[in-house]
Amino acid sequence: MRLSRYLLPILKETPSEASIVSHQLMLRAGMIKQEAAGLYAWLPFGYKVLRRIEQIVHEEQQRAGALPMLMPTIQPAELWRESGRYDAYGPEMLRVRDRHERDMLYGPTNEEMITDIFRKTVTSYRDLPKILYHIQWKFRDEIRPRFGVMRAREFLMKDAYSFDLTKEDAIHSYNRMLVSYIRTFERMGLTAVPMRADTGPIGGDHSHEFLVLAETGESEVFLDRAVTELNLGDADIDFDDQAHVAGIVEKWTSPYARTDETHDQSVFEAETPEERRLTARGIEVGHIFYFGTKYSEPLKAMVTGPDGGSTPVEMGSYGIGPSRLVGAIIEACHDEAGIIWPEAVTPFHAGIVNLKQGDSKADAACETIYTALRKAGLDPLYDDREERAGAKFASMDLIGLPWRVTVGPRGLKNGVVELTERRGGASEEMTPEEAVARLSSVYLN
Ligand code: 5CA
Repeated sequence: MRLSRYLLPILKETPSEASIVSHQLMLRAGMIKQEAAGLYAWLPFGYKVLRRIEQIVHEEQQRAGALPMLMPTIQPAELWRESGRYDAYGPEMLRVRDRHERDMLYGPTNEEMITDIFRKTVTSYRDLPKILYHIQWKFRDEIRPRFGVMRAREFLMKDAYSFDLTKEDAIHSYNRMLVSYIRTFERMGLTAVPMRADTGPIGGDHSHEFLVLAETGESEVFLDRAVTELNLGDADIDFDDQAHVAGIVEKWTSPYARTDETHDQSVFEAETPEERRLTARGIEVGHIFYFGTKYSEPLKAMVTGPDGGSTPVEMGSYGIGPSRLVGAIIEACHDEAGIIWPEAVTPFHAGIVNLKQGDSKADAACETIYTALRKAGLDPLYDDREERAGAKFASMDLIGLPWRVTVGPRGLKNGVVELTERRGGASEEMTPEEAVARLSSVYLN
């Protein structure tokens, strides 16, 4: 993409309505625009990051055996009356009426609808287990939407739902999702820690939240430092192997890690040596629940077992907030100059800065690099504006692309350009061909 043709409304000043750094940087880097309290339009630059996060979520959900689908945002109130949550959910639910005076709602979550789909399509234990998921916009009329996309009213959620015959199988599905979450967040360059959690209005008796450690997090967290040092990497995981998956869950959930809601200081001290005790703040980016038959019973989602008897199906639900993650990643990855995107989610792979737009040699070298990077399968952003070098550097630092190729007449006299890493700022001179080869090897290996 050429910056002269892009829409990147960069702000020089920090907007006063934004109190935390991710919100400030998202506004300054032209990623989002507020349309009403807690409602945001995703401008092209922000939308690219959101799509990359979604892509990682899709890949890891499907790797763990979950099936992608899509349910509507608007739901009939009828289903929620069946579960008893229509009245229980309260003012956070946005209620609407259609032209036939039917009560509808903008979905805050999808347990009822997926249970309805399940009861109409699956009847036998032979068709189990099943995990279904979608990535869809949700609406919750939060009383105090704040922190930009982190606590919005309309937000994107990946919600998965598991269906099993027995509690033991349901716990295996829960474990599959827990392990897939570890890799999902790790791939995004985050340290997200699973913490024992309360179940809240979703219900159930087994729940973990995944929290990214960041100073601006809404929850206070207490944890054993050891859990932040674990790494799944590219480990081969057989998601059908119950014991293998349970072993990974055990490894990640046995060190003490809880939010203020479930924290118990005496247990913390008894289980964790003093030098490993960490008190911090965290942002919840995922939440998983096992809740048995809480929805299948009232909605009569029954399956016949091997003995011919009919029982309500065992369920769990598993949420990730892709739109919140954009903010959470920025909270975890920035410096005073701006964002520092992890390579896995960066909206463009590299920026090309032309120090002297209009100089025929500099222009030609930039074009060559731009074309070569695109040919190699990369997505560069070429700053081809007539701007001072200082302003171009400040913009690149603000928008946070992990790599910058700087091209100017002086370097070109010696046949070189400069390749700079955003994190740390280390620079190296090399030929344009070497810069293209280096970037290709960074991203394409
Ligand atoms: N049905 C279950 C799991 S599928 C559920 O609704 N879980 S949840 O309430 O914990 O939400 C799942 C995830 O959505 C959260 O972990 C968070 O990442 C994201 N989320 C929740 N509320 C908001 C909000 N107001 N703004 C942005 N993201 C949110």
